[in-house]
Amino acid sequence: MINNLFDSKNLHEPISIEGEDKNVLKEMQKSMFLIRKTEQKLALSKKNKLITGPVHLGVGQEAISVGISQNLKKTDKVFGNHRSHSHLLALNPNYYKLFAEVLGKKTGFSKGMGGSMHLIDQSNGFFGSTPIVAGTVPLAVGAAMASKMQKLKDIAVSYIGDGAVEEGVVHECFNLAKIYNAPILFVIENNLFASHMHISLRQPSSIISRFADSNLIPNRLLDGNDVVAIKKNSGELIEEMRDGNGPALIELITYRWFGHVDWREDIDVGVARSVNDIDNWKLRDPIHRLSEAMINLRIWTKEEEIKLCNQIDLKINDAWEKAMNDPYPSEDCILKNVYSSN
Ligand SMILES: Cc1ncc(C[n+]2csc(CCOP(=O)(O)OP(=O)(O)O)c2C)c(N)n1
Ligand SMILES: [Mg+2]
Repeated sequence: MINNLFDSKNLHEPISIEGEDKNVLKEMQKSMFLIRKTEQKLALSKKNKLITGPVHLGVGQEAISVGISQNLKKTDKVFGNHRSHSHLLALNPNYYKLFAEVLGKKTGFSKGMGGSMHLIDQSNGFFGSTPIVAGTVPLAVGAAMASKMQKLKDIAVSYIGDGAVEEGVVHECFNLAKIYNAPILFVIENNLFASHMHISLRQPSSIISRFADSNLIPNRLLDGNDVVAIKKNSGELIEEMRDGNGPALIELITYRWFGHVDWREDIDVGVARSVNDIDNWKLRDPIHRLSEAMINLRIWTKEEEIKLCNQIDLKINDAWEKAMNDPYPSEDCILKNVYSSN
C-alpha cells in the first residue's frame, strides 16, 4: 500500500465517497475547481508577462488544503509557505484579492506589499505565508502554545513541504510541540520535490512521517489526492487535538503539475522532470477522481459540472480584469506597511 502512494502508475481510479454528505462533496469539489482555475489563470498571466514577480503554483495538490480546511474554525490559525494560494483560498475563496496582491495592487491581501509569497488574511484564519522555507513553522507552534495557554479549543495548522523538513528548525518544532503538548497539526505536503531535486536524491527514505514517530507524535500517511480521505483523517486528528491531546502530523503524498516556479511544466531549476511521470500524476488528478465518483453515484452530472466550471471561469476573468484596473499603493505605504521609522 505504501509503495502504491509513491508510484505514479497507481491510484488513478475514482476515490471512495460512500456515506459522505453530498453537499459537502459538492462544496469540496467547487473549492478545488476554484483554486485550480485561479492558479491556471495565474499561470497564463505569468506566461503572458502580466505578472512580474514569481508565482509558485500548486495545481494538482488542491485536495490537501480543501480536505484539511473542512475541519477548521475561523479562530484556528493557519500558517503557509511559498506555495500558499490554495492554503488561503480554501479558507476564503477571494481570488480577486489574491489577483490584486500578485499584481501588487493596494486592494490585495497584503495591500500589494507582499505578492504571491507574502499572503495574510487573519480574519479568515490565515496567519501568513513567507518565502523563507520553514520560516512559519515555529510561528505556528507559538500560535498553538498561545491557544493552549489561553485555554482555547483553537488549533494551529502548519503546511510544510517535504523540502522544508530538511531545515533543522522543523525538527526543533516537532520536539517542542510534543514536549509542550501544543495543539498543532503539521501537514506535510510531500510532492516528492524540493525545487528541482527528487526526494530520493535527498533522503534515505521518502517517508517524512518517520520524524513524527521519532518524536512520539501521532501521525498518518495517506494519498494526498483523495480529498475525502484527507478530510476524514485530519478530522479525527483535529478532534483529538481540540480535546487536549497535543500535536499530530498528517503526511500527504502528492505532486505539482507545474515546475517549481511559474508556468512551465517541462522545466525545473536545472533538471527536467520526466514527461511520462507528469502524465501519470495527471491521471491521479484529485478533482477528476472525485468527479468520476460523484458522477458514478449520480450526485451530479457532467453537464452540471461543465456549467459550474463555466460560471467559475467567467467570475475569475472578471476578477482578474478588476484587479488589473486597480490602483497601486501610494509611495508612503512603504513607510507605513513595510519599513518602520523607529
Ligand atoms: C531558508 C531557505 N532556503 C532555501 C530557499 C530556496 N527554496 C525555495 S522553495 C525551496 C524548496 C522547498 O521545497 P518544499 O518544502 O518541498 O516545497 P515545494 O516547493 O515542493 O512546495 C527552496 C530550497 C528558501 N526560499 N529559503
Ligand atoms: Mg516539495
